[in-house]
Amino acid sequence: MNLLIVGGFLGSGKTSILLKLARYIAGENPEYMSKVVIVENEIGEISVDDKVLSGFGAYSVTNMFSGCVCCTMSGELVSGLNQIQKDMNPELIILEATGVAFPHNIRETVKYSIPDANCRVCCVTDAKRWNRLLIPMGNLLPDQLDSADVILINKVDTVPSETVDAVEQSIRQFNDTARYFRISAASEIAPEVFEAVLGERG
Ligand SMILES: Nc1nc2c(ncn2[C@@H]2O[C@H](COP(=O)(O)OP(=O)(O)O)[C@@H](O)[C@H]2O)c(=O)[nH]1
Ligand SMILES: [Mg+2]
Repeated sequence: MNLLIVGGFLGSGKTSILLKLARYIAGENPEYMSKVVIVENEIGEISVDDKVLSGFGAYSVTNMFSGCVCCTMSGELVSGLNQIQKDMNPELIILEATGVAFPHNIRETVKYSIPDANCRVCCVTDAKRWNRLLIPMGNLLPDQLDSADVILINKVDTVPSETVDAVEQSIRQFNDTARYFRISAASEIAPEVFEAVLGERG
């Protein structure tokens, strides 16, 4: 099982980026597209997200969880993923985590329960709100960056580049091993960003 976990705080741009990633995959490799399953799991956003994503005919959108995906829901998460694998046998499952989930915990849970799973974590951060949210949210934002392979600093169109520099510096305190990209989901996202998010593909 190949799993891409897209995490990051509420409103950071996960769904927007996922839609562009989906379009990228569709444009670049339509055959692969039909083998990609997107799992949306954002509280309260599900119906909106669903409608948009359903526009991609070959994509399967599954709302399989009653609540949020986090360590306390691990049983449901694992059985849901196993069910998808069994029913659809996709080459890739993309999971949009809820804005309060810890992608690192999801990855650990999946790796423990599905040993052959190959997990990748992409964390989306919001350049506009990072500084504003960092303190009030306690450890949530930093902990969401744990073990991310790729960190996208999104919404760079909304702040001056000095602010983006400062945000990146702040974020790097918590994860300095990930690959970083500055993007705006409101405009074009470069192919190399998508390739980095997807990682090696078989
Ligand atoms: N200006 C701007 N707005 C963005 C960008 N990315 C997302 N948004 C907006 O931010 C809001 C939240 O985005 P969404 O993708 O739903 O975030 P999610 O909660 O992480 O899935 C939406 O209104 C988006 O249109 C960006 O790069 N620039
Ligand atoms: Mg979303």
